[in-house]
Amino acid sequence: MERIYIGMGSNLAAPERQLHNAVEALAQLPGTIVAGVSAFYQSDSLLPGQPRYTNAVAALDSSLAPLQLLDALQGIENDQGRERLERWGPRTLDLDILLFGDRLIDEPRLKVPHYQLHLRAFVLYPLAELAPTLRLPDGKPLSDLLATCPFVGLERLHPAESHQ
Ligand code: A4P
Ligand code: MG
Repeated sequence: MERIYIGMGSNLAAPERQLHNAVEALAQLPGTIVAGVSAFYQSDSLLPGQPRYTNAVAALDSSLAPLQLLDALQGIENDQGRERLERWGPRTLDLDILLFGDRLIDEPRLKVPHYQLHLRAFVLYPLAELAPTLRLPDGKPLSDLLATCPFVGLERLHPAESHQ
């Protein structure tokens, strides 16, 4: 079993419901346990002119291999109506592998750690909720990344709102 962190995002078709459904689908994956889910956070899209996003991070303990997990995540995205029309386009559900144990993965289909992990408040702050003392595979503490990525434009949803 390895500890894996998944970034979840949605900005179409009832985003909070999409994230709840995604957590249920993750819990059904073979050899996989959902060890934790952060609060939900809202923020503006990185690209203008799109609806606001809801984001969260899930911690998994899984015995799936990285590419098996990627296939499974893309299956869940497709099951929840994901259409890939343009890069960074609006989406019902995006599931990104942020970290996979201590692994560095550089394959055509999969780069881990996620290439924009260090730039995205909507990923770093929910991740820190689940794992405040986490270190990245290069040994850097997560707290160093938070220090250079301010909590700006991020709205933490009240748990009663996000986990009804
Ligand atoms: N891929 C490579 N590495 C990974 C990884 N670590 N995890 C490949 C998952 N997939 C990975 O992804 C394209 C390909 O990346 C996959 O086929 C996989 O083989 P995709 O999900 O089909 O396309 P995408 O999501 O449009 O592209 P990308 O670059 O993943 O977009 P991002 O980075 O996810 O950005 N604003 C806010 N506030 N919140 C958001 O969540 N998200 C985006 C999309 C833009 N703006 C946002 C948010
Ligand atoms: Mg993606």
